[in-house]
Amino acid sequence: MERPITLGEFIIENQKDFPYAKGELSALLSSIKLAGKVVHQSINRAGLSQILGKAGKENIQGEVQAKLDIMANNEFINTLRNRGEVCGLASEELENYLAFEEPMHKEAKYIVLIDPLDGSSNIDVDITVGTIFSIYRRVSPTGTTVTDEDFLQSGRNQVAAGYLIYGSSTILVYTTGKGVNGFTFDPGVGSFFLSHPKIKFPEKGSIYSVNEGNYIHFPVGIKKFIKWMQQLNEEENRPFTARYTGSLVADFHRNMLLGGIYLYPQGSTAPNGKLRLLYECNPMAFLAEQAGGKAIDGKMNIMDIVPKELHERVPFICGNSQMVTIAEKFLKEYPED
Ligand code: P6P
Repeated sequence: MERPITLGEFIIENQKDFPYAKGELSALLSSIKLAGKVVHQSINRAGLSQILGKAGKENIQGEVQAKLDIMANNEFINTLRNRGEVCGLASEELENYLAFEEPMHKEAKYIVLIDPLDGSSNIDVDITVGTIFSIYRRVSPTGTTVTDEDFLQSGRNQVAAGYLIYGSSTILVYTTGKGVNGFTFDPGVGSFFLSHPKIKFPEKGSIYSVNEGNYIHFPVGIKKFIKWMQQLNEEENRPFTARYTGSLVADFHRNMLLGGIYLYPQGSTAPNGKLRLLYECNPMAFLAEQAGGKAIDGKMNIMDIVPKELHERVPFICGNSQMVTIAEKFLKEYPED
């Protein structure tokens, strides 16, 4: 049997989708692939090499950083810097974005935003975590130092986005606006192989992912939607199934494959929700739309939001189009003041 195509072969094969690019985006995706392999290795050895646990430092989000968070952040920064395709990088782990000042970087046309290890609170209990990335063309003049406007672009301007999920296997899932494809890492060969071609959300979904511990703080429309999903209606396959891992990448990946919705609504303890627009919600929204799904903040499409600051948070409802549209209807029927 012929072996599946590798990620590298796939990138080259689809190079024609970028007639103006001289291979920089392909090289950029390859550096993300390389960094993903290194992080995969570290995560899979974490328990053995005693790098589990807290690094004793707080990141700008005030969350105690896990050692693997720091490792993953450094690995992606160094790999992306070394390849020279990126003029600037923003990360959940960094207060401000990094402007790469070397001449070859200033000539580069892409910027990257990453959540290097999303769901890292799960690391010590061996639950799936992931890396999320979002890629834009710079808007400031080539040859200059990147500026805020390069990073504060709406999600519609993304040229590529994706995630690595470090679960029972490590899979890299990404889109460049021509559909969503997933590649599973074979550690024995050291390559990612196409395992999930042209991913699409199923027409109907029956899984919902939300931290119901926050139920009391949710907007009325969300409460009504959750109760609706829990009502008995055999024809519509309700009650739906609750699945919530505390790791966005894991919940999103399962919902995209099997059909479901993820919600992180606003609440009194999180007035704008918890997830970050630039390096969690926008990349997942791009993937969701490319897979036939939908992503809203409750009022508008996530990718239409014009960011105001690097780490801004937004309420996030994302998944199968039909389910997100029903959630939207409940929010319209029970508007918050
Ligand atoms: P909570 C991880 O910190 C994260 O950003 C997402 O990966 C995850 O879905 C969510 O937060 C979990 O948040 O408040 O339910 O623990």
